[in-house]
Order: sequence, then C-alpha cells, then structure tokens
Amino acid sequence: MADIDFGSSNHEDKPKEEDNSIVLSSSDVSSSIQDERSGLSIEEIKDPNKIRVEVVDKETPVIVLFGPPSCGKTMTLVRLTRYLQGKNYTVQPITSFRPSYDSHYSQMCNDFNSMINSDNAAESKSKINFMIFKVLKGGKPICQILEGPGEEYIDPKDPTRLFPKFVYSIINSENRKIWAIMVVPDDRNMRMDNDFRMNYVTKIHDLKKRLKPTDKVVFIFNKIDKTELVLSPGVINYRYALKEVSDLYRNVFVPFKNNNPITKLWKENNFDFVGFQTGDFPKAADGTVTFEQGPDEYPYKLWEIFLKCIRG
Ligand SMILES: Nc1nc2c(ncn2[C@@H]2O[C@H](COP(=O)(O)OP(=O)(O)OP(=O)(O)O)[C@@H](O)[C@H]2O)c(=O)[nH]1
Ligand SMILES: [Mg+2]
Repeated sequence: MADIDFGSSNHEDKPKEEDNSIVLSSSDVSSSIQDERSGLSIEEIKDPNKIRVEVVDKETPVIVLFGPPSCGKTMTLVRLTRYLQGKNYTVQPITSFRPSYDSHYSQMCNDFNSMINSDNAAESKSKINFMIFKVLKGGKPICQILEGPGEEYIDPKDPTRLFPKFVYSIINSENRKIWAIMVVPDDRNMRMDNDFRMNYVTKIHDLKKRLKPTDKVVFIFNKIDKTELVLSPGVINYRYALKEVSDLYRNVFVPFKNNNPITKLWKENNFDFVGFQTGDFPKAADGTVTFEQGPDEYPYKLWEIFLKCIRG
C-alpha cells in the first residue's frame, strides 16, 4: 500500500486550456465536500498525506499515462477505451485502488461507462481523474492503466518540485511498467513555454534514471492534428515528428539512446514513439465543448505498441 504525499502542489491554480478550462478556485474548495474535477476529496487536497492508493494486482503490467496538465491523458484513456470496447476487450475501473476513498471514487467507477461514451468533453475530463483500470480479454487481464492528475507529474506552479510520494511508490512497485510519456506540439493555450518544457525534460530524465530494465517507454505525441505532420488519418511523417519533439523538448531523447553495440544497429533508441489524436473538440452553440473521436488508426497503432511492450 502506498501513501501519497502531494507535497506543496497547489491544486487551486491548475492552469487549463483557454476554451474549456476547468479551474479549481478557493471558493469551490470551501463549498464542496469533494471536488469531482480533481478526483480528490477536500481533505486530501488540504492534507495530501491522507491519500492512500493500492495496486492490488502486482502481476499485470501497468501502463502509466505520464504528462503535464492538459496534454490529453484523460482523453487518451477515453479514446483507447472506446476502441478496445469495440474490439471485445473489457475496460473496468479497479475499485480497490482507493481503499480509504469510498463514495467519490465509487461514484467515479460507477459513472465510468457513461463518461467514456459522453460526447461532452468536459464531462469525461472532469469525472475521470486519478483512477486505475484493468483491460481484460475473455476474462484474462492484459494490462492496467493508471490515469492521474498532470500536476502531480509536473506542476506548472512549481515545475522543479520533486515527484510526490505516490509516483515513487509506483516507480518502485513490483509490476512491470510501461511509461506512456506524453508530449504535445507547441500550444499557447497550454501556457507551456520553453522553460516549462525544459523542466518537463528534467522530470523525464529523472524518471528514466529510476526505471527498471524490464520497464518500457512509449513517447505519445498527442494532438498531432495540430501539426503539419499528418499525411492521412493515422499516417504521419515520423522522421519530422521525432525532430519536432526533440526541438521542442531539447535533449529529451538523449538518455534513451541505445548504446548496445549490436542492437543499436537496427534500434537507435530504447523507446517507441507514436503520433496520436484523441479527437476533435468543437464548441456547441451553447458553449459546451463537445468531443468527436478521431480516426481509429490512432488507437489501433497505440494499442499495437502497448501490446508489444506488454509482451516484453
Ligand atoms: N486538438 C486536440 N486537442 C486535444 C486532443 N486531446 C486532448 N485535447 C485537448 O486537451 C484538453 C485536455 O485534455 P485532457 O485529456 O483533459 O488532459 P489531461 O492530460 O488529462 O489533463 P489533467 O487531467 O489536467 O492532467 C482537452 O479538453 C482538449 O481540448 C487531441 O488529440 N487533439
Ligand atoms: Mg486528466
């Protein structure tokens, strides 16, 4: 069992994209018992040491969706889940993840299917937070997927802060991990400037130092639709996509270079790389941000890569 320490993270100032931002204000905190948007109870926000999580299945590999706020972790989970459900997989929230966190977490678990199928982007975003899911086929567990709040991986208010305790506890857990590290194109709405990106690179390098040899890394270049790199649905110019990421996130790939004198001949880097689009987010007449899922080619390719990593 892992205690989670959220350190000095200020959940009240979470920056979001301009259009569909969900910002937690101090009046929200004092007026509600549990904050649905952060996936944390008010008690947990005030005293993060009260939070406890547990990954009870220590054998099934865990895919960790790792990335800053608003990079698209929740929507990636939504998109992948829709795809997998269409392929006869079962994706189910694991209720034991938050042993001390009863009604709110249970409610998130109960609401999971309606949230996955919602066309309202904000609904999915706000109700799927800090959860772990199991993916099964014919009853057989294939993997677990952890989706957490971005500011616990890198907090825009305090980007050099160490990881909170729960990240270390997941890093050190017995399960084999697949680290799905999210990167996005330059986007003024995300308030992600070069300094922030450099701090994120430092976080990724810190993570890399701690990984076990059996862990795998997949870089997901999400929001690829915002770039000129898409040739046709699911087909992107990979050479330039890699270049764009290494230009934006300078040196990010350096510690992932394959130094094995033999395997480096055909595998330059120790990671997989995939361009991804969760969908489009048009605004309805009433201002609601809707979600129209993107082409199947993207989750198809992402799942192929995950399956390869799961096999080891
Ligand atoms: N253009 C485009 N926008 C996207 C895509 N995926 C996500 N977005 C936008 O990014 C916003 C944030 O996505 P989320 O999935 O909530 O981001 P998150 O990483 O879960 O954020 P936190 O929960 O705050 O850590 C969405 O509301 C969309 O506006 C995509 O594939 N393309
Ligand atoms: Mg999220």
